[in-house]
Amino acid sequence: MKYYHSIGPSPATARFFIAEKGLDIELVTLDLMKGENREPAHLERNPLGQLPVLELDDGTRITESIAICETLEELFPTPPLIGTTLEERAETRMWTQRVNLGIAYPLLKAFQFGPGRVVYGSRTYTNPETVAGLTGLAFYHLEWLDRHVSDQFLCGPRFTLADILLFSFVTFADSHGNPIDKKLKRVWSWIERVEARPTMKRL
Ligand SMILES: N[C@@H](CCC(=O)N[C@@H](CS)C(=O)NCC(=O)O)C(=O)O
Repeated sequence: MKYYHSIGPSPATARFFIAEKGLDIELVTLDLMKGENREPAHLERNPLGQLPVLELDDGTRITESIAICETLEELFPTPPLIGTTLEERAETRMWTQRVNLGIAYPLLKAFQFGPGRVVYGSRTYTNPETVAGLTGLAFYHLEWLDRHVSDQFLCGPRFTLADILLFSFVTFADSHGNPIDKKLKRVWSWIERVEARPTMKRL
């Protein structure tokens, strides 16, 4: 099995997931700044030209960081990072969707359309006029989260994929042009709790 990754929050999400599972998977690093991910060899792995990609031993390729994490959970259920019961899995998927649609995706696009446009402008669709709206949407949901996050993790006592996804994107945004407001005290306490785990490092 091989995991193709690079800088950026989406590859980091499944990389943290692999580390939390304690898996020994071969990591192949591509230079995103040089555009290695847009060369024919990688377009064959992922026609979208994006990272990450998980390649199974039989050659099956899985793209999309959340789909990669779901696959790894099925292959290696212990320790559980999605859940062991229907209720746990449902709760994790609910929070993962909330994070992905409300925070992660808007922050990713706000970066690509804004400070990242110097790289992304020639590779993919960008629209600088929508940066303020995307940032506003993400911060609207972060403020909501500040009122609703538990004193532990998104799924209460369980540390899950939803925490990993959120941590990757908020710490990336914070250090790449979209600082997370210090007034979001409960979000910042949550960041510190996640960062205390040996596998989790701010991007
Ligand atoms: N929805 C995808 C997003 C993948 C994505 O946008 N990856 C970025 C890095 S964070 C990338 O490969 N960018 C390089 C490019 O588009 O050229 C996922 O979750 O895997």
